[in-house]
Amino acid sequence: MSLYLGFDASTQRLTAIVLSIEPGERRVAFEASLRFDDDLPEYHTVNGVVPDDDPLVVRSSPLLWADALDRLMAVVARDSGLDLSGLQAISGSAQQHGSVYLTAAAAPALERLDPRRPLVEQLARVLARDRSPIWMDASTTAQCAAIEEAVGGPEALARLTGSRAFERFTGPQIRKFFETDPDGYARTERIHLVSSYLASLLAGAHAPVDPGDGAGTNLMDLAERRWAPAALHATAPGLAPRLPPIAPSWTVVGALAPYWQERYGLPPARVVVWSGDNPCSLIGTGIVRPGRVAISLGTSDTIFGYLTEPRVDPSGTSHVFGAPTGDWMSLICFRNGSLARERVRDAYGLDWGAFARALDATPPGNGGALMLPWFEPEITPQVLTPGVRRVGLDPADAAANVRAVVEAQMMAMRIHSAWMGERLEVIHATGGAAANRGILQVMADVFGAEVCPLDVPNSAVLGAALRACHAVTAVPGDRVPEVPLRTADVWERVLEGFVTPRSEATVRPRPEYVSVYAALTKAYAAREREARNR
Ligand code: ADP
Ligand code: XUL
Repeated sequence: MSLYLGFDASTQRLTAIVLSIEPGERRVAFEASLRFDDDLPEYHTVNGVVPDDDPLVVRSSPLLWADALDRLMAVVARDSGLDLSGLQAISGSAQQHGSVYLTAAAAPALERLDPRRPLVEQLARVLARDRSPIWMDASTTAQCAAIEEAVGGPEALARLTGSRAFERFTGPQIRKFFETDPDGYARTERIHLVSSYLASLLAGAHAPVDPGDGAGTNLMDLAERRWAPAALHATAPGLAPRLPPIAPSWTVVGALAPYWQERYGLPPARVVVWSGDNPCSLIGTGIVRPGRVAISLGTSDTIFGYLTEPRVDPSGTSHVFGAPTGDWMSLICFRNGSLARERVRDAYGLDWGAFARALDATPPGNGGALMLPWFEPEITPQVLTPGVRRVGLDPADAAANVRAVVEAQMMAMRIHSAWMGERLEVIHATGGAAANRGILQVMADVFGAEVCPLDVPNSAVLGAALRACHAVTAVPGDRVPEVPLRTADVWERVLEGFVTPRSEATVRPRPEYVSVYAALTKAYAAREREARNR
């Protein structure tokens, strides 16, 4: 039996999944998760973060992440009931942007981890900083401005790195650390991302960063997939030697360190470079070839797009990361997702059944009536002052308002993903609202593309395990030629049985309404521009 282990270190929990792959049987063999607040209470986290007096400062504990990895590995070894001698490879996914600061004591400590003592005891002295800023931190506005100015403005930084400067990105966080704690920065020999830190613990040696997570730093040359000297220079002195190398997402870092083998009776499985949760989700939602995007209809709505070239969003709201396939991906976030749909549902006293019937009962295009659905400040397009606007839409007409909110969301997604310039054949739909076929029909008609609902509860952890499998099975051996690993057909074989859209559930675009929406989308874009310029 061949087993592949994937982890996902998210804000609030660490999850593990084991895939079992045999001829004729491909299945999820085990899944387990530890919730930081409840299962590791001694770290005193609240929703996975260490409380801070400053609401803009959001940090977590690198020791907590290491401890969680140790304890969850124990759970896998003890509770999975699997013969783990068949474990071939391990990889992981982690919340993006967070950073871990290690001293020169880290490399020898990693090499000599003692299997008789818990991991966390052996790490206390290797930290140059006991707290890690994470993606929810918003305290680096001044550093963002300084970095953008030093590289020639926000557009220049976005062209170089895939994103203008964002507070949560690692570069601005590193600059802040250098400015506020120069001694701590001087003691730092290696700055890891959460992903490369956890991979280092598994391999017992400093691990590289992959281009998916590397692009979340404002420090990586997106096109070249290497650190960008101009961005490093704009961030902090002496940064280049402190950063891990950047390596392709399918790189084998090394064998699982003796610590894990001896402590948990595991084989010398190969440790594959970790990536960020969004790049891993790209794989876990099956976006492994051009022509596909994934749309997640969750608390917020998110688009993962596949890019064959390192194009960037001229408006500066989206991000472009490396894709674990070797190409690139976009991440476009809409804050008024389920939240806005729920606001409309609740305003008219409906449940999801009645919401779906309202969609059925109203004509596509809504007779030209429009809503700008900014119940909360919006990320894409950037709208700081919320406000719902109705054009030709009767606020008393429940069904028309239901249609208007869904059409607005789908048209906004279409408009703000157009910069990708990729042809679109199929959308993989995930998230809670993907259960609603009425919503998916609007999506199909607005985008003029097929929509396949996917039943993947945690695409990040699944993507991590699939990446582990891809790295070692696509072509045997550690030092594999790059080209075969990058082909979409190889990826499709890896996904088989795990990320398979159900063809009977596919929602097809209806040509007569695709043209209705082409016209309405232009009108919507004009209203959006008008509202934002006001
Ligand atoms: P999260 O972002 O928290 O992971 P999920 O992907 O689990 O969110 O989606 C949860 C959301 O799905 C709920 O907030 C709810 O608004 C929405 N939802 C659940 N069922 C339906 C439905 N039938 N129609 C529309 N939306 C739904
Ligand atoms: C992406 C982002 C989050 C984190 C945590 O830019 O900040 O999605 O990766 O999930």
